[in-house]
Amino acid sequence: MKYFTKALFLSLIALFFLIKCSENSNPNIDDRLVAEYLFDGDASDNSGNNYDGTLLGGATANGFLQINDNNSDRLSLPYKVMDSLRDFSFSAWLKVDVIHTTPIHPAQTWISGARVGEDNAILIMYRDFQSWDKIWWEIKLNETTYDLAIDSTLHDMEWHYVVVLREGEIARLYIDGEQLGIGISISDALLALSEGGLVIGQEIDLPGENFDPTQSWAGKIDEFRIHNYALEQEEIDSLYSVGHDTL
Ligand SMILES: [Ca+2]
Ligand SMILES: [Ca+2]
Ligand SMILES: [Ca+2]
Repeated sequence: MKYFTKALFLSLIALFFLIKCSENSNPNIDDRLVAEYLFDGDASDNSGNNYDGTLLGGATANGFLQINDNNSDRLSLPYKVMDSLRDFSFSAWLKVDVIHTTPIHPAQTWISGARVGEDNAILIMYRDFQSWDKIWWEIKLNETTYDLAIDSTLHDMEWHYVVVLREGEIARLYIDGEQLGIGISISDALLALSEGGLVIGQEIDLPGENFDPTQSWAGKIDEFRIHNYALEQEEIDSLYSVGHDTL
């Protein structure tokens, strides 16, 4: 009986350490990265979550996503990568090739999310209205438009690292690691998208997709990441310092 008790005790100790070790070897540090698109040959999701994108029109992914100045090149993503998010961070290296400044609602559309009956569920755009003499970043949520910041950085036609995040009722914009302004007040409603309703590089209008060429991204997108929380400044610095691989 004495030996049995000792053996049982030692077994319990061994089991305890086995459990501790397996916990430590599986820290799940990346479970807040929903999707990651490197575009180094295709539009696959590098996060391990299997949210592969689909290149449509003449869009290519040979090192970066190329969206030409038309109304057909685009990347379609599974709507679930953004659906139901409250806090989020969308980040990417961005470069425009052509800047739309006319006619009525010109835009460079990075992200366009829609659901049945609501084509402007979420929009993130870089805009230059020649008629308003205004250049800025805009976010639209469920038809409500918010100016994120006045900024013309992308007009140099070079690559820049852009982060748009929402934390509760605050949205923030970072360009090349620097926050522009102090953030804006915004709705904290959960993002709500539906099947087929997430497009990168064109602006969705109902009925159907009905894209406007003067609202296409008309440029390049690389290392596009979707996080389900608001990145901290040091995390943004870190991602910015890593840069991107255009092959
Ligand atoms: Ca790349
Ligand atoms: Ca629209
Ligand atoms: Ca439109």
